[in-house]
Amino acid sequence: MKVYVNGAFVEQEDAKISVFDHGLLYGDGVFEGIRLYSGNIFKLEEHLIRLERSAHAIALELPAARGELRELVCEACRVNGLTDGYIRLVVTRGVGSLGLAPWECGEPGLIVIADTIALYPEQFYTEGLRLVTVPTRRVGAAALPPMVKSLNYLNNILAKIEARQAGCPEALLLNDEGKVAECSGDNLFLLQGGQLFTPPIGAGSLRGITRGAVMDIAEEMGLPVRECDLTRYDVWVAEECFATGTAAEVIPVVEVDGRRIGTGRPGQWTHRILEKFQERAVSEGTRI
Ligand code: PXG
Repeated sequence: MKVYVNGAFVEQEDAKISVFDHGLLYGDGVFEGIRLYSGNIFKLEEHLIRLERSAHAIALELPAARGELRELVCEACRVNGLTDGYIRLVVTRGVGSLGLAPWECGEPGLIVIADTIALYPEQFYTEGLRLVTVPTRRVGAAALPPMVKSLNYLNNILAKIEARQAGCPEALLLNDEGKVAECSGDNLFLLQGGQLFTPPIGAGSLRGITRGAVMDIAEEMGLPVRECDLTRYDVWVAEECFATGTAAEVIPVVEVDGRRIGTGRPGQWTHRILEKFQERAVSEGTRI
């Protein structure tokens, strides 16, 4: 596999960065996780726009314009002969000294990895996922805007560890007010009374690209979507529940905090939305 690192495609073994890169020393940087389906990159433009906004929010100037990044992402897929896979686009603050000061860093680091994707176990889709609310709260916008897809994922990682300690594969994170935010790396949706509900971005959710695609699909299916604050109670009594993300796509949730959701089996709407999502993913996107 060839990886793009700071100006060139090199073999995986040679894809290295400095130990003084602030991406490593401080988690100072931003990234995107993008999918390639049948030779088409899904929602590439939206990912590039989110990357630009994440970078802008942390006062990091991207080392390449959108057009160059678009071309690099496509090239990373082509040089590795991929038609289906996962692309990780990473921008670091760059090489600096052993001090926080980002202005002392040189050029931002730019990495593009295109690889095959390790999909979630099939069982998660057929039997559904179990979630548990974890003690770690989603980081608040006043501390670090949760809409920035930064290289510092400790908040989410702590949540993931706590879920595992509680015997669940995935975490449900609340915000400081105790409202539902999202899962450790996925957005959350509920179905109740013929409507789909998801927490607003202000509740501490990443503006997920899959979330956006699912909202469009639901509207097209005649299923109204509402963004509103949700409590754990709303989740427990939902008729259906599912999580969305670039890696997971649409994954049914059948149990939360030991409470069965709906019938305890993946829901009909969830299933139909996943099917539509997969149809759409292979038929649209940017041709590499
Ligand atoms: N919330 C968080 C905190 C995320 O990190 C999502 C929601 C879903 O967003 P998208 O745009 O993917 O629909 C994410 C996305 C990984 C990985 O390697 C993580 C994500 C996406 C892809 C891969 O763990 N997180």
